[in-house]
Amino acid sequence: MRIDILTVLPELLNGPFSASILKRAQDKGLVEIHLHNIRDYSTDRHNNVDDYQYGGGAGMVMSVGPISKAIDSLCAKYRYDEIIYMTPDGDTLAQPLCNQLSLAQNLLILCGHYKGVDQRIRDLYVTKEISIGSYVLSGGELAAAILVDAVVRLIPGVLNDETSALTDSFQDGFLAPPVYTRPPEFKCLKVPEVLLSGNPKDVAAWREAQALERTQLRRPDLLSE
Ligand code: 6GU
Repeated sequence: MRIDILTVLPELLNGPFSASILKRAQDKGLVEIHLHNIRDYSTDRHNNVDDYQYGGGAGMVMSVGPISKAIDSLCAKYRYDEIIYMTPDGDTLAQPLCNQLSLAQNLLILCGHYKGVDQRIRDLYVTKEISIGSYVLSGGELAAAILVDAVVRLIPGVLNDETSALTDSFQDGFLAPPVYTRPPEFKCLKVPEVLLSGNPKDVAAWREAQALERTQLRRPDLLSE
């Protein structure tokens, strides 16, 4: 998979992509992540990428010029499965969309800033608008990092058996059950007997029951979908 990210703050995204699973996925050649600074596409004397909004009001709007130039030049080279705009008014990200995006060949992600991008960029280019939750971030970059992490870890070969995505919370519609490691007792709290029993059938049944109970308690909405 190839992921291109358009941003005014590439330095905010370098960190998350250069450690752990995202780094390993790139090292293994399973994903290429390319950051592009929208400012590099500005024709303005001061490399401006934003302007006052028509109709007045506080806050700047990202202009059509630099963003459309950036998207056009990338689209001339790659065929994107989706052109994604990160925005608090988009569809809330959830596992099914991550699963779907993990099958893509090329993704283009646009990070908004200030009051967001001129509506015409959304009308002309964007095929998916994604939010990561009901709160406002200073820009789309951190949200893009979360989207990329959630998608890339699903690409076959990225995770090893140990970190398998199949047992994740949400993947089967349930939250994950509690987990334990050594020691068998800590501050009077014991590891549940069944996990020490060595009986895989009992362990599986216990985990299933715990996952169901946890989901009923914490996320009943997942069970009614
Ligand atoms: Cl994608 N962007 C911004 N700026 N804020 C958000 C968001 C995105 N998702 C939730 N809040």
